[in-house]
Amino acid sequence: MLKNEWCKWPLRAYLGLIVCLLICGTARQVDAGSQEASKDYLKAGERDVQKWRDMKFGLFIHWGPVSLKGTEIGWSRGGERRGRTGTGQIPAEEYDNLYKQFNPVKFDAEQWVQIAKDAGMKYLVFTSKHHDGFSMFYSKLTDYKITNSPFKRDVVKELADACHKAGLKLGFYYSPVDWYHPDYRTQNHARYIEFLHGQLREICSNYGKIDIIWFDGLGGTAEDWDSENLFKIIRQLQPGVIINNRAGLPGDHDTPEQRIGRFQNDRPWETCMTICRQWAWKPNDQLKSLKQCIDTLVKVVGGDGNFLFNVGPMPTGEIEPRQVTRLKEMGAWLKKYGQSIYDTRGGPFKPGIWGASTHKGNIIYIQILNWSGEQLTLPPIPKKIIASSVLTGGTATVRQTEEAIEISVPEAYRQELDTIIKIELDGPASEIAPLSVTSSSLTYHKKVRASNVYQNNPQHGPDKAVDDDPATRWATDYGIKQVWLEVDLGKAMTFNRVRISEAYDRVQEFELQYNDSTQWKTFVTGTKIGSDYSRRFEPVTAQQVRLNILDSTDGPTIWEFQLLPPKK
Ligand code: H79
Repeated sequence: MLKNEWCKWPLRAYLGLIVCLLICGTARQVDAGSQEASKDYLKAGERDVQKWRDMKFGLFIHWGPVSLKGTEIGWSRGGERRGRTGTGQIPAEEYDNLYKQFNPVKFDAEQWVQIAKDAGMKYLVFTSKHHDGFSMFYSKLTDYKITNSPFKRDVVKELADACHKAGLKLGFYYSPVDWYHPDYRTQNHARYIEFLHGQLREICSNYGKIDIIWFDGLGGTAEDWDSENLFKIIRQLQPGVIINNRAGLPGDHDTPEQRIGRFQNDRPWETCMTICRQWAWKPNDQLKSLKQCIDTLVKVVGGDGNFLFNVGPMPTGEIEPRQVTRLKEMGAWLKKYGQSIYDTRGGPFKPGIWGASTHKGNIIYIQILNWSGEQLTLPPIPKKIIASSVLTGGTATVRQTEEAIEISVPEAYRQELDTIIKIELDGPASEIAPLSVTSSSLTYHKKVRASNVYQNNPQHGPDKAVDDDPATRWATDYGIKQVWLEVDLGKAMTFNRVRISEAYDRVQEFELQYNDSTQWKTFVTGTKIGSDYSRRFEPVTAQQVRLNILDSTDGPTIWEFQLLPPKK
């Protein structure tokens, strides 16, 4: 029967069909070939990346039903974490049912967007789904979603609309890790990948223009998420989108978390950091000072990165007023001095205790965050300074010699937050290779030992506490409560100030000691250190100095341990 039917076709039709198949086949091959060869979908276009870099400052928002508990999003969920050890403090059955009570009636997307804008932020990234698997958007692929909560509203949609209306660029965080989905990292993981791709298709189809997709795959590989195809889907639906490096592929940018990234101007990066200590809302969580906020922004941008600063809104749907106030303060500062941040690039002077620098065209902005004397001495540059002024007000003396650039600012014009000197060169600042600034700290690059180093890993060695690099730290093993760091200054030196920067706020009691060649003598005692400890004392002259940590909630970690000479 079939054969007969075929036979009835005229010869011309056969030929037509064959030609057609040939053309299509060839076309498809060429297409696939060029895609294979160029793999365009792996990277965003250069112009889109530059536009994203110019924005510098964005708002990260971590929110979900877990805010009812005040515990960490995702991580506080009990139950197993398939493929990962550890568990959270809220039983999975309880955590997974929180959404049934989630009714944040005071949620107002336009208000959140206004808060971001008032902070001087140019983009917003929102958790569409965290590791806990809860979808903050309407999805056809799951029932575990915001539209099935008493609140019913699609939060992602309202945020997207508000961003579009206000001209704020928009991104979505999405966790490929999912401790809720029944197929995740089981023998049916292929079905999970289908779900994951389907959800990204929904996000990229249903909410208009999206500028950023922010994955958080906890070290999963490109195979774990079939990321090449995932990227293809996303870039087809959202041309111009920027994708980060956390789906097993390099993507468009690196993402140092809860730390200032190291100076890097050959690949884009973005520091993400919390305004308090937790990603999701926690009552009475410790809020960063304005000084810390500005310091971080300036050092990140000065290291050539972007800064994605996180808030965790409350279960009511509001962002905590004290956090809003802090963001407003940053916005007020940026309104005055934003020309030294937006549209700039980091360097040429690398960030350190002294501050950081940014540049644009023939202009360099010297951002002095900490004064250690009358004068700041920067290394020489192969360009001529033709003009200088103080952006933050007042006057300064800028002296350029073959050996150095010396900047002095009268005390009255030294700002507590940041003193910005604008210098104009006779050519583009981008032509100057990045330069390290010799630290004014007496411990800088001195011989140092410690009684413990995290996993004996040299990447966390004690030298990292005396390198004046805000991106590296000395770390110690979990469970360590007492530990010391000893610096040999090379010869007896006089100092009367100490600055210590600690990660995770673990130290509970410490002392500073010097060795008078017979024994250790204590000259400072303290309890907590925290991220920004500074103290003056009667001048001490010694060659050997020790930070002796007497009690700590866990293995202490020190970004910097610096001793400063008396101001001349
Ligand atoms: O979404 C935010 C975090 O939830 C997520 N990435 C940012 C953007 C993140 N994934 N992994 N990590 C953070 C690092 C894991 C840290 C942990 Fe812990 C240490 C998990 C368990 C111990 C932090 C501290 C979370 C719970 C306690």
